[in-house]
Amino acid sequence: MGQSARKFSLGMIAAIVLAAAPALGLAAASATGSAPAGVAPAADNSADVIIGTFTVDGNSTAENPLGGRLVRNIAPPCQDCDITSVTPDLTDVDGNSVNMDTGPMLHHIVLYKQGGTDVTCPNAVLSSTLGMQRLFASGNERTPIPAVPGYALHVGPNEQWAALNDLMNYAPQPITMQVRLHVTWVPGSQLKPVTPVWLDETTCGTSFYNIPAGPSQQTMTWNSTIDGTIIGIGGHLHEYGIDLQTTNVTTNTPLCDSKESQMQMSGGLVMVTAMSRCIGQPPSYIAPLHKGDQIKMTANYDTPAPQSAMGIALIYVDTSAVVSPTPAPSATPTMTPTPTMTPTPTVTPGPGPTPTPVPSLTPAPPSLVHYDFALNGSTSIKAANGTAPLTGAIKAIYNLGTKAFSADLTLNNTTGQFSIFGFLPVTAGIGFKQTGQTTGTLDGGVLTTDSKMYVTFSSFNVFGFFPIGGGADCATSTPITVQLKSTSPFFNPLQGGPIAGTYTLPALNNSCGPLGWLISGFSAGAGNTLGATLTPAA
Ligand SMILES: [Cu+2]
Repeated sequence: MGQSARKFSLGMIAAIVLAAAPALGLAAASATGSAPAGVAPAADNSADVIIGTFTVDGNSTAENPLGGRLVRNIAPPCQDCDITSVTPDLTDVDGNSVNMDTGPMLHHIVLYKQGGTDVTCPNAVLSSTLGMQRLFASGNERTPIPAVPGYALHVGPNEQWAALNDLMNYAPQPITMQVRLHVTWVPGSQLKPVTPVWLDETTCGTSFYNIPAGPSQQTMTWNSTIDGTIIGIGGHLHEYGIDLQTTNVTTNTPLCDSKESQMQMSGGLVMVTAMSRCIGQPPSYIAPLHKGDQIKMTANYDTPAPQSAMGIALIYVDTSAVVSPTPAPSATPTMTPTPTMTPTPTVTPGPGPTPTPVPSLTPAPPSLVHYDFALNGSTSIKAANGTAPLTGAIKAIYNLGTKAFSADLTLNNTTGQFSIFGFLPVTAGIGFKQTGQTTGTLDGGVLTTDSKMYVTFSSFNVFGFFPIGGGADCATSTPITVQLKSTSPFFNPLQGGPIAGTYTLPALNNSCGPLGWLISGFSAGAGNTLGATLTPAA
């Protein structure tokens, strides 16, 4: 645990919970640290959960196509217990911290509870389909979940974890590394449990999005589905991030401004060294949260060149502390001991005389792959005798085991040129509103996709300028179903390729203007075609 590596490790990612010195426990369990004089300085148990070994090729600095290597069936260091702090690290096989100064980068690790229900994405592929709840995440800044007196992440009996590990290597030679989570806990369920709420600029997507050069801002809003009290908030951004702001729009309350610190490395690399976090103080902590509250998250970047970005806030909520409009008295802070670094058994891969099960640490083969494509093509509408160009993007998460994927499809607004009565040229402003995720399979080199969306028509202009209908609410009366299939002999997701299909356009709704019925008559019908080329996104 070299000093230089420790310096880099301070303060990274995710979030929250206690107020202990953040540097505590960065390294192995034998690190020393002094707990504040508590009322009853009982020592927490502690152990390193070791994930991997991973060997990463030299010069592996790209995020795609793997969003990370998924390791399943990880045994938590304890069962039916309260986890009081988690400190992530990236190490060599001897447990020494390693970082970008020698090549290795912990791009991110996401820790899941298998069989849990995710608060913000209960039905997304990353949670429900695979039955997982996001508990914790870290980037290279390695921000610990500090101990917050009285609070814990509870581990149920027989609970198992999974971890998605995205590791990079800027050195020319391959490097073998491990992800280590230094965990402290107390047995049983003596502390109040926190519920993790994961806010992501891509909502339930793959977390990656692209940003242009210069200042940029991405926002998302989550309508809270839970009541409680926000205990702590941490943020995650990539390099050239400025800050990640969360606000309760409903109550007009700023919740957290998580600021990024970064440092310039040799060779022009920039490394995120810290994300500040917000930890509430008793009795009211950060703020109350109520069902229906609009929580807005804004990720600010200023980058010299276009790059891929993330904006994630991990919010820990005490759902038992529901605050009515008047501030309710909350319990006096129980002085739970902050993690003292007693030399409790470190759980290492080898068998040890520890009462807890040795984590099963064999990395499973990666089972989740992220594929991002740009889409370019066109659609022709038979009844209206015309075409419209199409551009968009598909962000897919593919399960190598089931060969199925789910994806976020974005189709940009476009303009179509049609003719009605066989001669009258009509220009239509066309948009697409997805009604859910695109699903499909990639099996034996054949890609099939299934999407449902409303088609909207902002305008219909004869001769390009004379308006005859359309409008903000003008759309198909029911969603269209578009099924596409790859048309090349073998669709390779790393290279992309052509896809095509047909669809039926239903009648328009009643919000398309006085001539809507007429336009509807010239657009509705079967036999419309869609063809496009998928290109892997940079
Ligand atoms: Cu990231």
